[in-house]
Amino acid sequence: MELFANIPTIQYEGAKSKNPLAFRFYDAERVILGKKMKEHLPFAMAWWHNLCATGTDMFGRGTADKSFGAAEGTMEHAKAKVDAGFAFMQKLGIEYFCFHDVDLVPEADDLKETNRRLDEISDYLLQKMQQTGIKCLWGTANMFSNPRYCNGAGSSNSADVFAFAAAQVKKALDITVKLGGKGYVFWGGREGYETLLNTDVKFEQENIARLMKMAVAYGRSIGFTGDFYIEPKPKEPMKHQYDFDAATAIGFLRQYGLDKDFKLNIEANHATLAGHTFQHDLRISAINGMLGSIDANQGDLLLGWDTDEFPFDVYTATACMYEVLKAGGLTGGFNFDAKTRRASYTAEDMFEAFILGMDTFALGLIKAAELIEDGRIDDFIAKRYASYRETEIGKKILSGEATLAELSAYAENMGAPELPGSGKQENLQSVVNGILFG
Ligand code: XUL
Ligand code: CO
Repeated sequence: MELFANIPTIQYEGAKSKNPLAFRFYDAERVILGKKMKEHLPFAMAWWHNLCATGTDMFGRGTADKSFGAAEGTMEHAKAKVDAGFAFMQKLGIEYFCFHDVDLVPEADDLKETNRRLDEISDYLLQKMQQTGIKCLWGTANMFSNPRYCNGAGSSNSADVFAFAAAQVKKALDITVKLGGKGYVFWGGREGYETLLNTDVKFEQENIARLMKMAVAYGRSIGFTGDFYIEPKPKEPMKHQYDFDAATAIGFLRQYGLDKDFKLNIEANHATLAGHTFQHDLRISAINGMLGSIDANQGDLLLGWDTDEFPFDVYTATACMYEVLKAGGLTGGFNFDAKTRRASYTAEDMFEAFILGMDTFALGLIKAAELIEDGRIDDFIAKRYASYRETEIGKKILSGEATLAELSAYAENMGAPELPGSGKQENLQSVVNGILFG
């Protein structure tokens, strides 16, 4: 039986197309700023949402059938998911996937058996990868679902749980390297706390760093040359997550000497949960040389949790692609860490969700390139700070020669300084609208 038999290979048909199973903006071969769209946008499928999640929520069972013709919890099912995943990616022209260890195989009671299953499924995956040319963007270990991790993994109070987490990281790294993955992700999971009444924050953070250092040492020893990533998130499942946002994660990485091996994997919905825009966390990562990869999704600003929706907001995607273009691209890619809504439970919905996400980012790319080529925003920002380049006192401040005493003497003779110049926010917003809809 051909999987997704009633779904055609998805083609680019242009903005006017009314075909729900076609791209309106994502045209893989189209060249933007000297590079093909598919090179600007290395899209990835998240194994967990697309092939495992059935739409379960706190109030109800799953709505989607992800059995792919096999019984859940078996290796047949694990293989059926590989078949389905590759058929899915091929129909959409998606070239990468991302996985957690336990997305690939059902976890056994015994670690040795889980690891044996991982060996078996990764052989099968490799075969499929060789046949199709599809690649692994990043791997990770799920150190949050199993009850053993109720107090965290690296941050657990239990040394045995820490050791078990280390074993999972080791195996997930083995599989990532075997599959040629470009990156390895640490999303905090339950690395955080609920109350300080029972928590030694300093001890927990030091232990997380210890686990990461072991991962770097082991990864490099088995030939992993890619980037490690921290994926910041401020809350959920824990009330306080240690990797709150990009700035916090960067400080942590520098404090523990991990900043040469790690970059950040920025997720849109996590940034907005932290009270930032997606663009803010991208910018903070980029200016620190740590923008590595992106979990491309969208939150609902009216809700206080991680809704992991497929990206639809073209303003946000444009802002994202503006940051990515300015940063010279990603070392990683754009992983759709996104799920269809509970009521969108058909196979067609899965495809339409990816079409939406890919088209949204394609539009974002097109419009971000236009904004950069237009130049008005860059010009405005450059002029806004011109006093530091064009006046004697500004040059002195920048060179580090100026002292407080000197600036004080200068200010005393200045009279009242002129206002610093209009910020022109409304004008610039209108420039953005002109480019988006003009
Ligand atoms: C959770 C989340 C994870 C990570 C990988 O919010 O984003 O799926 O991307 O563990
Ligand atoms: Co994510």
